Amino acid sequence: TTPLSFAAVDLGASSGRVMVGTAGPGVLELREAHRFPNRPVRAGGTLYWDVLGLYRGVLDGLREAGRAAPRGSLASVGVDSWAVDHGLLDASGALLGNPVHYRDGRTAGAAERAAAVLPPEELYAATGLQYQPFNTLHQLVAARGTPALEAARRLLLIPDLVSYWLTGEAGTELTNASTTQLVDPRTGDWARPVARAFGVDLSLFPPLRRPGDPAGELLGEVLEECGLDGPVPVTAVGSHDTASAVAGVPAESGRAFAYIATGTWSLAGVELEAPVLTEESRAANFTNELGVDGTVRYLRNIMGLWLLQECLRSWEAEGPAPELEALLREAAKAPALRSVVDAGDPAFLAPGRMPARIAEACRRTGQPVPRDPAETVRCVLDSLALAHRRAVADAQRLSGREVEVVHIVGGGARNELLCRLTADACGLPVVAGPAEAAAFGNVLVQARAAGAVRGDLAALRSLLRAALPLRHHEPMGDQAAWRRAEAAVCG
Ligand code: LFR
Repeated sequence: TTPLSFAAVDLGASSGRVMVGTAGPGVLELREAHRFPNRPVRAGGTLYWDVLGLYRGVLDGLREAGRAAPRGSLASVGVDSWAVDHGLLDASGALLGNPVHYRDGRTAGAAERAAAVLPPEELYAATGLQYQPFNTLHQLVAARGTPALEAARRLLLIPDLVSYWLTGEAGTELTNASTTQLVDPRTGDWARPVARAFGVDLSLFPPLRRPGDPAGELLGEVLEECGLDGPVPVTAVGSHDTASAVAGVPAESGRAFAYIATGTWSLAGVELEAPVLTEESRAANFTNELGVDGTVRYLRNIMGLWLLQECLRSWEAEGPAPELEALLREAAKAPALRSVVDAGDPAFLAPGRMPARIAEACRRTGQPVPRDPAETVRCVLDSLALAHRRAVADAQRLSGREVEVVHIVGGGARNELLCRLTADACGLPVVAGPAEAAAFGNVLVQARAAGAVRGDLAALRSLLRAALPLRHHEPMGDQAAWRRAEAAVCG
């Protein structure tokens, strides 16, 4: 068999990209065809995704992907993005308004209203999903009675919406559906009693499909606009970006691993065969999201590089911003663990004034306030490393699974200081890379469905391992300092 080329559409919270992956016996390559910014828009008091702008980026990207693919032919297309958010369609299939950003304030108070319907213990036992103010269920509770929801005949999660526009076919991909808080992670099917309790009409969701399932073909108008020769199938992938990123972890067979998918968020945990639905797990706010090949992504959401991105945005707004590389070099020299904040705290979810909010958190917990941007960056990275340490330790304790190595994938894998601090904090070796794990996971699932590669997740991961340069960080220094910092944050 000759290698085939696949387009991976990967939409992240700060940028979208279309990558061309080529896979076959002994070949696995990934090239960026097109990257475009993702800039949310606040209008009329609501924070929206600019979903048509993103879709234009997807179309531009597919055109570039067609040009970049050997012989101009794409064997298929797969789409992944962030989770929980969605578009509502009317009876004619038209979009009812812009999808609302999960960082919008409309879900304030929704969790409390939800708790009055179903106690959080019961909700967790049925869905295994961590508490997040923005879970789709909370968004639907917040939107109850709005004209858009009343008029809606269909609800499509973001990657399903993009696939629908590309193909005219509607489906609900399971890994992403598992972030709605309406799926039972034990069965991989809808949690019907939960939907009933909240009055959520499950018929809004088109039928479930799984990574690897066919998801239609590019419409004629799309082929024409993108200059592609048809037919080009679309394949369901782990359409939740974190599901694709975890599939793209270059783990070594037989070596137990934790993963940290770092980007705007850090998603830190372990891969399991079955969910952990204990009360202890709920109290630790661990989530059981569904992964590729029936796996469970048992993890915690940590604020991630959002903290750093928001600091940079604030400094830029104030005047000539310090350059990130220079800041990171300075931060590496700044005193370690001088002050740390709780990088899991939803108080950091909303945009704006991040340096000031970090300073307030330090003051509140009786720690020194960072004196300049470099110290703020050091505080953010120390805090992230500390949150990584706690999540990796908690994941092992709560799942009873010991790990030997931590894999850092996603954009944060490029941040050497973060990777080194994470190794030190966890007291475990860290393997860093690839930064584009989500695109790799997306491509590998498509390539397997097309017959270009074979095997289970472990086999796919060994292809990655063979193909990629990875960076290794051995843990150094004193665990006692991290234990003290943990006490400062957690009391
Ligand atoms: C990461 C991610 C997380 C999810 C958050 C919001 O991009 O998909 O897994 O919790 O975004 O959707």
